[in-house]
Amino acid sequence: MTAKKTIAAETVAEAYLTLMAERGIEYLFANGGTDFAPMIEALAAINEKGTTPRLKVVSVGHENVATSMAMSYYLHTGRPQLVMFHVNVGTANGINALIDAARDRVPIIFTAGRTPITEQGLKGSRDTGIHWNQEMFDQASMVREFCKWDYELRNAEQLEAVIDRAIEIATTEPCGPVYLSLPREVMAQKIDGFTFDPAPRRGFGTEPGPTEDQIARAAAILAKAERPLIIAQGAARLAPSAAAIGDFAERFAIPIVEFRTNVNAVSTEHPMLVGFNPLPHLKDADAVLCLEADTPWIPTQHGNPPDDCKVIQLGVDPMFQRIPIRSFPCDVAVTATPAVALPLIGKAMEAIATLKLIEGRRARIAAAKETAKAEIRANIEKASRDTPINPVWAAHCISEAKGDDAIVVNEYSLILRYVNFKEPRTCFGPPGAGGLGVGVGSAVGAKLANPDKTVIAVVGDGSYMFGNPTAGHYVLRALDLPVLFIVFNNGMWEEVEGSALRVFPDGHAARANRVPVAQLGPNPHYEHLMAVYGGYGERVDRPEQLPEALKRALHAVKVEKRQALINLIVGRRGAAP
Ligand SMILES: Cc1ncc(C[n+]2csc(CCOP(=O)(O)OP(=O)(O)O)c2C)c(N)n1
Repeated sequence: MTAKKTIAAETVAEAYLTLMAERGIEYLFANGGTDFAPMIEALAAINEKGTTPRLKVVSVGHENVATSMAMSYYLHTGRPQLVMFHVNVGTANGINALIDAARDRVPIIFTAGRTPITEQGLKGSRDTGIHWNQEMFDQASMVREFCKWDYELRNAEQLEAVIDRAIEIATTEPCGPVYLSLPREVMAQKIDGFTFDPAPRRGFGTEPGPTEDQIARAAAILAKAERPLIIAQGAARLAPSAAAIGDFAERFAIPIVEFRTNVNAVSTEHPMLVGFNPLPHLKDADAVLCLEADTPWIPTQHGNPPDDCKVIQLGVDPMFQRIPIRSFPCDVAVTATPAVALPLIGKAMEAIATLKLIEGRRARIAAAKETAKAEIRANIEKASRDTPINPVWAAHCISEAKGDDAIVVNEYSLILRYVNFKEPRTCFGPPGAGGLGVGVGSAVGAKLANPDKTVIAVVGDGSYMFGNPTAGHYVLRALDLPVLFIVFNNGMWEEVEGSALRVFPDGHAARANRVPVAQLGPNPHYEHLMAVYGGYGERVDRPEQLPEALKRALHAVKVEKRQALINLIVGRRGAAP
C-alpha cells in the first residue's frame, strides 16, 4: 500500500487539475467560456503556489484544432491528453475531430463545462442569460456514439474515482475518447485540501491477449500460403506494433500494403512494402492478414480476394464492433495488438513454414519492387514539366527536400507512392473517418510532441480551410513552433467531384464544364496569411520553381524558426499512376 498524498487544494477545480497532472496528463488544450471560472481561478492558484506536477495550458482558438492537437500528440507519444471546451457549444465544435479520434482509437480525455445547474444560491450559480439557453437534458448525448464512456462530476468525494475511471477506460484497448462534463458549482466548491492515492491500483492501458488457438490457426494459414498478403491500416498507432509488422513481414517474406493507413508502419525502403493500394495484389492472394484494418479493401473498387483465399483479421477489436455494417470475411480473428500477436504467430510458424516458399517469394517481391521503381521514376519524369503543377511532381519534390526524419502530416493531397519515408511512423495520414480539418491541428500537435524535428503539413486547399488555419497559425506563433504548410491548391474539392463522376460516369455532371458544388476558385493567396503570423509565405505555380521554393521555406522553418506556407497551384490528382 502506498502512502496517500495530500495537496493544499482550495477548490474541486484545483484538486481536479492537479490530479490530472499527477496521473501523467501533460497538456490541457482549452477553449473557454463562463463555465471556466473555477478552472481559471484554480490554474492561477496552482501557478501562484508553484504546485507540481502542473498541466501545461494551451489556449486554442477553435475546438477542432485543439482536439486534433490532442489526437496527434497521442499518436506521436502514446500519451493521452486533456481538452476542455465551453459547455455544449464548445463540445459541438470539437466533435469532428472527436469522430476521427474515436475511429482511429485515440484516447482523449474530452471534457466540457456544464452550464450552472442552480439559478441562484451557490458559488458559481447562473449569472448570465446563456446559462439557461445552454442547458441540455443530456449534454453527453451529443458525443455518446463516439465516446467509450461519459459521466458528469457531481461532487468532490468522487473526484479521484471519476478521473481514474476516465483514464482507465480511454487507455484500455480498443482505446478511444471519453467525455466528462464539469458543472460550474461543483468545480467552484470549496475544499480544505485533497487527499489521493499517488499510485492508483487501476488497469490503465489494459490490452487483450490472443488465445493459443487463434495463434495456431493464423500460423497454419500463413505458413501454408504461397501468395500471402499483409494489409496494414491502423496498426502503427502503437510504435511497438509498427516494429513488429516490419520484422514479421521481412522474416517470412510477406508483402505489405499500407492501405488507408493513418500512420506508416514501415519505411518505404522496407523490402516487403509493395505499395499503398490493395490492387493488384489482392486478386492473387491465397491468404490475407489484415492488421487493424477496418476497411482492408473496397469491394466496389478493388474487388474481393478469391473465394478460397483465407482471411485473418487481427486487432484489439478485430470485428470493429462500433461500425454498424462491415462484412469482410474472417476465417480467423486474432484479438491482440500486432506487437503481441505477430511474434507469437512467427514462433508458431517456425516449425511449419517452408523455407523454399519464403525465399522464392522474397526474390519475386524484390524483382517486382525494381519494376515498380522504374515505373515511378518514369512517371515523375513525365509529370515534371506539367502546368498546373502535377501532384506527382509535387510529391517527388517534397520527398527530395524534406529530409529523412521529417514528419509529414498529410491531409488528403500527398500521393504516397512518390514520397520516401525512411523511418516508420513519420507519415501521418488522414484519419480513417475522414472528418476533414484535422491536418492543421495535427501538424501543431506533431511539432509540440517533436520540437526537434521538421514538421510538414501537406493539405488540400479544402482541407486547409476546414482546419481553421487562423487558429492553427496563431497557436504556432504563440508557442514559437515552426511548421511548414504546403497547400495543394487545385481550387476545388476534387474528391467530391470524383465521387459524383464515379457514381454517374456518363451523367450531366460529367458533361458539365464546371461540376456544381465542387469548385472553389478563384484560388486565394493563402501565402499572404504568413504576413499576419510572422511567417514566410510563397506562391508557386510553375514546376521548375518548386525545388528552390521548398529550400527557402525549409530554411525559414529550420533556421529562422518561423512557420512557412507554400501556396502550390496544382492540377488534378485524378487517377494518378
Ligand atoms: C468535415 C468534412 N466535410 C466534408 C467532407 C467531404 N469531403 C471529402 S474530400 C473533400 C474535399 C477536400 O478538398 P481538398 O482538401 O482541397 O482536396 P481535393 O479533394 O481537392 O484533393 C470533401 C469536402 C469531409 N470529408 N469532411
